[in-house]
Amino acid sequence: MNRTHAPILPWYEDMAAGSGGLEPRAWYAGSDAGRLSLNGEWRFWLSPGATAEDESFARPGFDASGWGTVAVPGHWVLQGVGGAPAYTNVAYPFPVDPPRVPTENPTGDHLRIFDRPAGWAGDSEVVLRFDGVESCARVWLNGRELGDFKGSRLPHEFTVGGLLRAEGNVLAVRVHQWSSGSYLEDQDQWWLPGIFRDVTLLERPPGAPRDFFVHAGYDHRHGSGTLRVECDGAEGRVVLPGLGVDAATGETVTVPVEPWTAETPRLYDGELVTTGERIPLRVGFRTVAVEDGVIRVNGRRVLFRGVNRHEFHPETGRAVDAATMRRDLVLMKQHNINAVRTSHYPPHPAFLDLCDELGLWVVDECDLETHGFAGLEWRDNPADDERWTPALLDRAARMVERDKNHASVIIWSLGNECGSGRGLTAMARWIRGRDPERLVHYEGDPSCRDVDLYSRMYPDHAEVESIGRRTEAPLSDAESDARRRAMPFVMCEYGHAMGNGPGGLAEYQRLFEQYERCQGGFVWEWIDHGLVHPEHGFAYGGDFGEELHDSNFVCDGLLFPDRTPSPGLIEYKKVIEPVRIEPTAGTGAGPGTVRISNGYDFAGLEHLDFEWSYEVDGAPAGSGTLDVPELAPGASAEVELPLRGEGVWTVRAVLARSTAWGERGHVVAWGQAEAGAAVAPTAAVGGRPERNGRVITLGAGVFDAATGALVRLGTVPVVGLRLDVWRAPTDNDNGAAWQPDERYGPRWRELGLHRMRHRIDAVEVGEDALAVRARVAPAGVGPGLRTVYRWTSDGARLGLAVSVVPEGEWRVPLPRLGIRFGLPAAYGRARWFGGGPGEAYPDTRAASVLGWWRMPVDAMQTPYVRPQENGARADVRWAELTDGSGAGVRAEGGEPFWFTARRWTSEQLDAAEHVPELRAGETVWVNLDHAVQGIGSQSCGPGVLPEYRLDAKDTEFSFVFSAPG
Ligand code: IPT
Repeated sequence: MNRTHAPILPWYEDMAAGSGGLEPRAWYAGSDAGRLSLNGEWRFWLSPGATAEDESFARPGFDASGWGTVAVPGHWVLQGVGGAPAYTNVAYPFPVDPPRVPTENPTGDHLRIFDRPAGWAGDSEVVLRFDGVESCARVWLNGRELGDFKGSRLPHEFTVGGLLRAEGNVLAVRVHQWSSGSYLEDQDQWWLPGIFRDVTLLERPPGAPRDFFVHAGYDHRHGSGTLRVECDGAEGRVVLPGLGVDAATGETVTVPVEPWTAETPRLYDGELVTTGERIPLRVGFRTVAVEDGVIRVNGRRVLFRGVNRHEFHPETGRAVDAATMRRDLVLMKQHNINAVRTSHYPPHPAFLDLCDELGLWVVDECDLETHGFAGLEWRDNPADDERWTPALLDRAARMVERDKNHASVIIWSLGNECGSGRGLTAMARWIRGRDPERLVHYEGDPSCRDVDLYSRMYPDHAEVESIGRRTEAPLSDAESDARRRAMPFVMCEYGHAMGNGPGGLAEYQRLFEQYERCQGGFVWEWIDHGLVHPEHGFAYGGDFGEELHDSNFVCDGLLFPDRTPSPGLIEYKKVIEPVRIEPTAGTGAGPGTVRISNGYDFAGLEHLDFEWSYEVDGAPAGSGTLDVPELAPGASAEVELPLRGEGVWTVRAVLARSTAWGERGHVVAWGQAEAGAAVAPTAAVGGRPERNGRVITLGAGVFDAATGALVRLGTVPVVGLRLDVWRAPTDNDNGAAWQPDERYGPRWRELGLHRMRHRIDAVEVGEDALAVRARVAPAGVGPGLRTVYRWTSDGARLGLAVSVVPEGEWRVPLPRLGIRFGLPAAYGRARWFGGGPGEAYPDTRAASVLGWWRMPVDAMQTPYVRPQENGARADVRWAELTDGSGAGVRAEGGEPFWFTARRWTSEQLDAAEHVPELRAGETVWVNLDHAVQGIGSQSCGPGVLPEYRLDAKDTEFSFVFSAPG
């Protein structure tokens, strides 16, 4: 009989977390004198597999002169030395056979020679720290093996003192792309092996503590802070000069303090002084708790205006430099974001120092995801297999110990998308034992047995509302249900920011403001992970030849890969603004009032100035500063505006003084109103159409007599003016394959809306109008749109009234409804009165500012990494396209309309896979839409809300064309 022998697994395939390393401890940079960075150029050799463990490279004297080099921190697959990035969302890019990994296991051998710093005392211990290596490493120093580790985005340390020489130390690190740890790191992101965070040598003098734990709470009833610093392996004193604190470690002191909050990130600088070392401290006092079913910090309910942040740089992947980390946080603060979930792993440790300093609530998430087991009904899921529990606990401990001294971290998250299981319960239990002063989060277990808050991803508005009322569908187990129903609610992910969108953010925000239980959420996600690519601009899944990939699902951020804010971020900033400025009167001609409401959780409005400005016909007609009374959080007041007459007023809340993240004058919040009713253009009537051979003329319009097509408007040639219903489907139109609801992108294409036919039924030259009757319909199906274009003129201006009557059954909404036409390329300058400066759609228009805008057509494009519909301007009253001389076309709407102009057609936009494929042609294509379909968030969430659907029904709309004024 044949027996199968369990193979003896190499170190990188066994389930153990590692060997030979030090226990985890609090992270701090170390003193300048006591730190040697080993970042820089390392010798590098890439092998395609990991079959034979040849260790000769680790021996001193090994000749690496034939090797290449890589930068550390870095990923070798981004450095042109072999291998390539690969993107999968849920699927493991290797057979699921835990804990085994493929023989094709790219292996990077790294070598670094260094000298011991001369100033270090002979009797000091020395520690070698790795802040992040994907996916595992085995380490040798001067030929002696120190050990190995897994846990890519977690710190790992070895003690090395006895092995160090004064000069020529040889540090050898072998990194395998795949290990048993890869099964625990199935996050939705690029697979990027390498030593991608710092490598540091740290002097640990005798008498230096092994570890320390700062406990700093705030009692909001008494305004006092309570401080106790536990110190492991040494004794010493805790000194905070700003508070007059000088206490022994272990001692509890209570002093009056200003609390730390994300809005008021008050830190007290000090030191932990031991015989061996002085460790800098930055202490923020705050207390987080769940009370009466609500998360409270310092006694007050908090509202998370959050984002999920992956570490990402378009050139260096997850090797993110300090300036980029700060840039992320400054951008977040400037866009009113107050919370970060570190999806889905602890960030670079320095990032949390910045969160403490700048003020963000942090959900620190463990480096754990086993999503790929979902497809196997979670069979063999490491999160529910006791053999893996030690590895899970190791990850929990490395996160908590590393980050426990950060005021900003208020919630520990066990990981992401791991199903449910005993390993998670063990992690939660360990975390609570070690740090009972923070909350525990995990989304993936509906029973919520291990957590303090009910967290969900991508629920629709109706469900959030029912959760807000605590009337959500019950769990089958009554006890769990009662527990969960009493919990506060957050959305750890919502508002999927893939491509154009997300839509519906404002409607979520209303629910958060209405229901105490709904404490906000974290938009998915902060930045598109598009990698710089010579041909594609920014690359996504499949662009590096991956056999298995998830395409552009990796580009779903509020920032473009180069960190330019996308319209989604501008929208989010407006939706979550912490001050509301709303007109209460003043749409007539008299003095109006505004209601100003303080939506901060802790702060007053003293840091803001309120500026008003008033414009008439695009010209400034007054400005000044408003006196706003002191308003506590939640309070509001009505303030009078000094305006008169018809025009547009704007009130802005701006920073009164520069801060760490924003200049004086930076706009935090704004509100607008229009005084005087929007006036529709007067009708262009009275002129007579005349037939002259092959053309018909009507005022400034010249038409083809056979087809009724407009061919010239004054001096400007016009092509292809007709009804248009198509848009290049957005990622949210296309939706994700697993979405339960109908996905309109694919349905539109099935129906043929991208290839409509235009049949001309009649060209009728009447007394006072030219009427062109048409039927617009896709090939191969019955339904169509009966369309009449009715042209009139007052001699100069040209009026167009369009009526649309659907025929047959239209079961899907229309992408858009309006007209499209082309102008010669020279007419590339746009000017309009309406919403701007950026794009807006029915459910993404909160940030659209009413005003008089001008910009080149080229600047009206939004460069979504995968090209798709973009660039519409909302609420437009009139728009002009002109050439350099000012000649061109002006269109006024009978009602406010949507204005889009681009140098390619919707069909070309639809066909493009990457931005560089979009090339300007001979024509500027203009869409003037009566209505457009909303955006929604169906690429990974709910679709368009009913009020933003564009259903086909009898519709009439009109424009008046003229030469620009
Ligand atoms: C959810 C994941 O947690 C996140 O990592 C990301 O993949 C996001 O979706 C989509 O971009 S999981 C999803 C299947 C609900």
